[in-house]
Amino acid sequence: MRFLTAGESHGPQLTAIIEGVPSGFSISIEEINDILKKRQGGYGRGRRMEIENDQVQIKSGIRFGKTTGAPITLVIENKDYSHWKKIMSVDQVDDESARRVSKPRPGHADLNGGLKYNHRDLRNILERSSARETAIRVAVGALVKQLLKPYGIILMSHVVNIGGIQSKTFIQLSVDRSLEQLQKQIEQSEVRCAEEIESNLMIKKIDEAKEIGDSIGGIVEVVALGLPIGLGSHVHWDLKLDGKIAQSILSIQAFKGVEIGMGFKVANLPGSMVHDEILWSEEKGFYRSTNRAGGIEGGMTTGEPLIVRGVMKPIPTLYKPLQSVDIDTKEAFAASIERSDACAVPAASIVAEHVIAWELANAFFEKFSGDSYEEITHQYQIYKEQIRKY
Ligand code: EPS
Repeated sequence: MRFLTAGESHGPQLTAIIEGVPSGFSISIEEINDILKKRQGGYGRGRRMEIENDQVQIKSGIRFGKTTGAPITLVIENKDYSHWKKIMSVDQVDDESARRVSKPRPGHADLNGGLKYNHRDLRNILERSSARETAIRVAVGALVKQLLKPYGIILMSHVVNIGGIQSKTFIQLSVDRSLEQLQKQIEQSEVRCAEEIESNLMIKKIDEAKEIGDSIGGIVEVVALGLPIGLGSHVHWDLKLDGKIAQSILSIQAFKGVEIGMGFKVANLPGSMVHDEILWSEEKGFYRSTNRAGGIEGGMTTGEPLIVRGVMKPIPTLYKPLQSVDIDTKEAFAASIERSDACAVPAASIVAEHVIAWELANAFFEKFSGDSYEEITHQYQIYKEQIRKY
């Protein structure tokens, strides 16, 4: 499968075309819209989210609730566009300087993009580099996540750090609570953190940052359960699933790092405390005593839960200005005040979950290839049997 997205933050709409989705899979638009709503939420979002009410429209590739095998077109309208029609006009207008941006914001794509594409109006860069684009990527992920459901594959995401307030990771949390409890606790928290005390401390941190015109970042964790052994491959660099996952996480606006399993902690420990011993039982087949690897070894899934964390930098649009240089006058200025989110880490956890859903769905359909639900399911069952008998 492959997909493209198009659209500017204040343009008329965001669009995606997904190609290669097999036929016969049930798709619920309500489910996609529920997820889009979650992405819009989270404590620390700015006023733009009061304007938008993201709803996906499906324009092709699905008929009577099922995929047909044809390309699927998704559209999300930008409600804010009604205020930006002239500024974002496709046709020439009398005054092209309305809301022109000549002051690049540190931490954004503005300056590098302006220099590279030779634009004198940095709006041409910021409109596309905006994290608004994640809305349509989440819609794509939310759709393909539904293709994995018949095979018992589910994903979840939560926040494990905001502004240095650290909460427990999935492995620590799942010691004393069921998946259902955990999911409920995450959904109840305004910052998508399963622990109440830490949730409140994170909210306090966001308030403090907001009060002084600053912003804060954090760490999100994504977990995928029910993956068969052997998605991805060791045979070539661009087939390794961990590599693809890392790329998808770092492609999210403002993400600066990614960890799988124990991640950077492995630098501090000997091999005996890092690797997962192999066990076998009649009932389970091959399995591991621990899951320090986070569900991937040799670029392939191990059958244990996939555990990925990504770190997001504080949003660089600040009410507290940072120094920059005007591209016209070359004079130093303190960056102008812009509408912004103080913290978008809770929303980013939803984005991370759905960019990973895309990679997993893609890896799944590479392994179990076919044009229809029936063909793919048949292959999946044969493979499961092969693994059971191994
Ligand atoms: C963003 C700036 C803000 C955010 C936006 C991402 O938008 P605006 O400039 O219109 O106030 O709200 O996020 C979204 C619109 C969204 O849907 O997540 C940026 O510069 O990246």
